[in-house]
Amino acid sequence: MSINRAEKICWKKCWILNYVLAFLLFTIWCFSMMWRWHPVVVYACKEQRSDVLILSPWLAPIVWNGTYNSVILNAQFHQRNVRVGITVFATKKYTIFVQNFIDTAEKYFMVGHKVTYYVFTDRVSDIPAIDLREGRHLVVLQVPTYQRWQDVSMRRMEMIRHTSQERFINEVDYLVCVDVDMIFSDEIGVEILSNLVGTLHPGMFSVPRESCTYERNPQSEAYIPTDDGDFYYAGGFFGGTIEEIYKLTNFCHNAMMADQAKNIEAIWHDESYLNKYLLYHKPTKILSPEYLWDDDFGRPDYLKRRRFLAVRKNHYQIRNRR
Ligand code: 4GW
Ligand code: MN
Repeated sequence: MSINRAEKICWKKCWILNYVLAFLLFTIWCFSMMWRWHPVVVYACKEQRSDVLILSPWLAPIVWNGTYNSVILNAQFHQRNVRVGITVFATKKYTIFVQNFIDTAEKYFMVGHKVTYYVFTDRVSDIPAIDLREGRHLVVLQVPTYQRWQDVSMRRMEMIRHTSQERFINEVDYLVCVDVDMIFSDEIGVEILSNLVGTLHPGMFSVPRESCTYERNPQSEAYIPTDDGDFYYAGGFFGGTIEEIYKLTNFCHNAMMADQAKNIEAIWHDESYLNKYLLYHKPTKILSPEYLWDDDFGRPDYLKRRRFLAVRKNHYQIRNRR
């Protein structure tokens, strides 16, 4: 064999060795990256979601099961010693919902955190004494009765606004404002807390905006044109800091009063005004329909948890006069 040929073979071997080495290094790098990435993601969130929208176009998180880690969040909020208020209205026959509402909230709502229930009612003596866990309190507040049920629902905004200045601002950091004809059936924790929070309406989820039941009368303060709107929020679950809740309820109440003066009432009452407000004051966090579900809408695949459920009510019995 000539020296030339031997040299050529040697070079060839060197090249092959280089390729093998490069491949080996690349594989090691890949494994090291996986090792670094894998435990972090698995530790932070056991499950990821690719089947639903988890971020709004203005970068507000949309809270679904699998998008957050409660251990991390609980530690954060404990560090801040956060106090959470939850408001419900129970006037006339709706007082019958209070016991179950609070009993189930004791089991599932903000467990381990400071909670104050604010029950607004016209029948104070109907509100039962309920055993609460440590760090949790019940405040019963007397409110007037309104004859029309639409007013019962709408006046909640005025009463929350009033109490925000009078009490909430001194007593709690965040407020969660919900319907009373509900039960908690799975965990709801600090993952829902943020400056301004809206909840996607279970019946209007994935409906194109032109089909959403926003108020379409241009004369109304709740008016939203057909080519506007992003999400449709439920009237039965909103929240935020006291300052933000004050602004929200102040807008809604004033808009309702302005409409009333024009003899107008928005199609879905307080919910319509809430949607108007949240369209132009974007929420900083959005709750998925896990947080406000009604079994009348079935059990779609995307719904991994039903945390807060509408109680089926006998409309005739519960809603007739007195
Ligand atoms: C019809 O006769 C009524 S009465 C419709 C609502 C009524 C009502 C509502 C009431 O008599 N007392 C009361 O406290 N409410 C509050 O308004 C209660 O907190 C309830 O969850 C909220 C909204 O009414 P709703 O739950 O009956 O509305 P939907 O069926 O839309 O969830
Ligand atoms: Mn309701």
